[in-house]
Amino acid sequence: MSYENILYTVENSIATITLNRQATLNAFNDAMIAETIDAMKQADRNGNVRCIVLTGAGRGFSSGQDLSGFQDRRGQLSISEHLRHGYHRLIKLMVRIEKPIIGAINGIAAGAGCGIALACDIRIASEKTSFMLAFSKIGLIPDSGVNWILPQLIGYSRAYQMAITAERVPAATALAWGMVNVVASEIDFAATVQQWAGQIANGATKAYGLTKRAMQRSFEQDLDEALEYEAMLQDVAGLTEDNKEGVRAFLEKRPAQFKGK
Ligand code: T3D
Repeated sequence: MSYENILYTVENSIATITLNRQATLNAFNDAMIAETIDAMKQADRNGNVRCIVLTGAGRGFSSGQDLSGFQDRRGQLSISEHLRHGYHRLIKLMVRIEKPIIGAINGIAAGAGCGIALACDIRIASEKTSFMLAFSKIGLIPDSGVNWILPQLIGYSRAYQMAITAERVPAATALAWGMVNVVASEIDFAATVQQWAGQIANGATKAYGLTKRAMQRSFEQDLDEALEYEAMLQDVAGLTEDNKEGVRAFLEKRPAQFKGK
């Protein structure tokens, strides 16, 4: 698939997907959703990719659903059908991919753009970043997984506050509330993203993937199930080259050279 709404690069085991509809602050049209899904699949399939970065070009991460075509769609496709065919597929894929996904949230993440940012495993914000559940401003409820993930991250009351006020939550507040892992100055933002991505891509990425699976699954498990599931995955991790290398490196008092295998 050739891409017109995103950019896709792979360098040093890091796949970077850049949402690129700058005139709309990277609002999602159907093509951009499809291209992002395709790029995520490509990054997942590529054995050399050990970390995925999702970011936005220009001053926004994403302003959510492109509202310019929204009214025209009425009568042809219900909102729920549109969600199922687009955002749901992307979000489930992001959660399922057993590779760490860093959201490099360079600017505003609004509406579904906020949902996609929240579907990343790690979020790095710049001082210019803000999050906004814009949905209620146009008389909608949060979607794109926001009702599921946000209360888990920041608690029900704050999530509900964000939903009904639709106010921008600035990066510093997002950090204090646990919506982002780190906030970098605008000048340091790109370097911070590269540092995190590089460090992750050189780590025990097979174990990182299995950890993602265990933690995601835990949301639907009781303690007994979670203990069994992590024990089973630990057997898998224990068979990796990285596990052997990690133990050897510890005993030889040297840094481990992980391969993600
Ligand atoms: O069918 C379904 O699947 C339903 C799914 C819904 C999921 C959703 O995402 S619903 C929520 C949709 N998003 C919004 O409601 C946000 C709309 N945008 C804004 O409120 C503001 O643009 C922002 C707060 C995000 C940023 O404000 P600001 O002042 O920094 O920028 P701006 O001037 O408003 O926007 C810059 C340009 O982007 C502007 O175009 P112009 O005037 O320069 O030609 C603006 O119209 C355009 N733009 C921003 N957001 C969207 C957009 N164009 C289309 N769709 C957008 N979502």
